[in-house]
Amino acid sequence: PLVSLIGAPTDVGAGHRGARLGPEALRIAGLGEALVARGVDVVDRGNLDGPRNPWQKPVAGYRHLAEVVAWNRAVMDAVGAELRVGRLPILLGGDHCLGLGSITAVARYCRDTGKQLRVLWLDAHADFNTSQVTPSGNIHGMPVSCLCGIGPEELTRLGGDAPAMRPDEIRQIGIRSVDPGEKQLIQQHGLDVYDMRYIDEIGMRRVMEEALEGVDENTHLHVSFDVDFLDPSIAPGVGTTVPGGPNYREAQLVMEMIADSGRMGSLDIVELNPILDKRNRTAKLAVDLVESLFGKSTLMRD
Ligand code: DIR
Ligand code: MN
Ligand code: MN
Ligand code: MN
Repeated sequence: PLVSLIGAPTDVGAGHRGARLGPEALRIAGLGEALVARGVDVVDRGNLDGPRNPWQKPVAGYRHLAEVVAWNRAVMDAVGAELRVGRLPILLGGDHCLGLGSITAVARYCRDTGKQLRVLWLDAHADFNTSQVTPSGNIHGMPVSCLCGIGPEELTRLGGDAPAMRPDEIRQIGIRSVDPGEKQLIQQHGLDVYDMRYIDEIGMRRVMEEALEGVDENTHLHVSFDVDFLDPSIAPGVGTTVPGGPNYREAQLVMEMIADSGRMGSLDIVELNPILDKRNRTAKLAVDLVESLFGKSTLMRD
């Protein structure tokens, strides 16, 4: 595969500062070199530019709305450009508000090329808040609702028409922190959420089989990997840790089964916060998991 790395060094959508350093932490952890070692053609496009984090309080339920819009436009344009030349974009966040720009571009690409879209949202959080129900005003808690057309026009219509995506095009995995109003919205819109209880009950292998059900040769699989998906004992370098996440082997299995599908066409790696990390170990773990996403395995299998 042909891969392009796109850095988006911002934390305008988050409640902690530091995710702006994510792209460099991933580079220093050896992301590019690890992909090259797997035989991947990698081009690092460097970092996008955008407004600084003004570190203001929410206004009408949103923190930094104008800045979030500006960063997401830049991300949408950059991701779209890579897809159109046949490359697989890896967005290096930055906070998870950027999933909006990234997936808006992916969804538009799928419409234009007649592909089926499937988004796998790996996260401790559902990111389905609105300005009415958000406890924080942080827009990194709202990208999924915005993608589904619920939110301010500037975000829901980033790519022109709204919604960018239908709720039945996304599967959320690893969820264990949902706010009260968000819980109702998830129910109302019928999102497919594989929460930690479900993973405990049926196991990660079956969860991934279900999440990948219906993926075929015509499917574009987008993986939006919020690093707080992982259990904090192995991934402390994120702004909002939530206990009880997937362990190392469960996370590897997720990545290995995605690789086996052969359909991953784009990837976000977001919410990594090196300020809160220990000697960049969370970035190194992310790189290790990305190697599995690109087919690294212990044995040859058939
Ligand atoms: C919380 C935290 N649900 C909020 N969200 C996220 O503020 O909306 N943390 N995404 O990483
Ligand atoms: Mn946060
Ligand atoms: Mn998230
Ligand atoms: Mn999260």
